[in-house]
Amino acid sequence: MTTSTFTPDADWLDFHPHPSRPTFVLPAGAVDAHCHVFGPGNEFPFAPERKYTPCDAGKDQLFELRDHLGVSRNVIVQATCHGADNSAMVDALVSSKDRARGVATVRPDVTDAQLHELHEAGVRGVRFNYVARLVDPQPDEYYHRIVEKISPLGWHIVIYFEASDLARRWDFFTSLRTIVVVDHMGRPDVSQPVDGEEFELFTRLVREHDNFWVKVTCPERLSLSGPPAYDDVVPFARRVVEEFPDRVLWGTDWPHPNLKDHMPDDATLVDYVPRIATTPDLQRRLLVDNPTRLYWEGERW
Ligand code: 0GY
Repeated sequence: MTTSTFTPDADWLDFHPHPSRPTFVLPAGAVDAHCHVFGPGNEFPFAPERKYTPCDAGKDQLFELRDHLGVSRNVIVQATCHGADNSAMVDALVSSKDRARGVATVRPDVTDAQLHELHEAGVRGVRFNYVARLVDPQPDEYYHRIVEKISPLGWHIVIYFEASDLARRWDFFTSLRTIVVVDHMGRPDVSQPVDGEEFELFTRLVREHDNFWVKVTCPERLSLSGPPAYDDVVPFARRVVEEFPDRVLWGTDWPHPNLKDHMPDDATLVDYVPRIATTPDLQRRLLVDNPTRLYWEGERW
C-alpha cells in the first residue's frame, strides 16, 4: 500500500468507509451531479495555493461508490484543493468511459487548445467559487475573461457562494448569458423560514432568470438538525424541486470536503431524494432527465 505524500488536515473527517445500501432505489440512468476526486496526492499533487489538504479519494473509490449506490453516471466537479490543475478530474473522466462529465476550474490565461482538450475529455462547464474559506475571490473582470474564453464551447458556469453574498453579486450573476448552475441552493441559512427574505431572494433569482439551475445538494453541510434525516433542509430543497422541476440537479458531494462534525453515510443522501422529490416524475427529472440534458445532450440556453 502506498502512503500519501500529503498529510490531511487533522480536524477533517475522511469519507465514510462502508456506506450502507440505500432503501430508495435510484431510477435507471440516475446521475450523481456533484462529486469530486482528491488525488491520490502522490499521483496528482494538491495545489500549493489550496486552503485545505484532504484525504486521498480517487476515481476508483468514486466508481465503487457509484456502483454501490446504484448511480449510473457522475459529474465530477473540480475541487479547490487541486486549484486549476484539472488532471485528476480529467483522468477520472477518461477512465469512466463516457460515464462521467466534468466541471473544471480555469484561469483567464487558459488557451483555446487547453479548453478543447478539456472538452474532449468530457468537461462541460467551469466553476466560479466565491467562498472565501476555499479561495481568494477575484474581481468580476477576472471571471469575464474566462466567460469570453469558454463561450465558443457552449459550456455552463457553476457558481458557489454563501447566501449572504447573493445581493452584492446579483448584477454579475444575472449578466451571464449561459446556463448558470448554483451549488447547494446558494447555501441558505436553514434556521430562517423557507419563505423568509433570504431564501425568497434566491428563489426570485431562479424564477426571474430561466438560465439558472439549482443543485439541491449538501443537506449534510447545511443542516443544523443533523443526520440522518436532515429535516430542516427538506423544505428548502422540496420548494426548489417543486417550483423548478426542469432545472434541478442532485448529487452526493462525495468525498465531502471540509466536514468536521459528522460524515454522512452516503446511503442517507440517496434516501433523502424521495423526501425532496416526492413523485416518480419529479425524481426522474431531478436524477435522470435534467443532468442528461445538460451534461450528455449538450443543452444550452
Ligand atoms: C463542495 C463544498 C466545499 C468544497 C469545495 O471545491 C471545494 O473545495 O467545493 C465546501 O467546503 O463547502 O461543494 O464540495
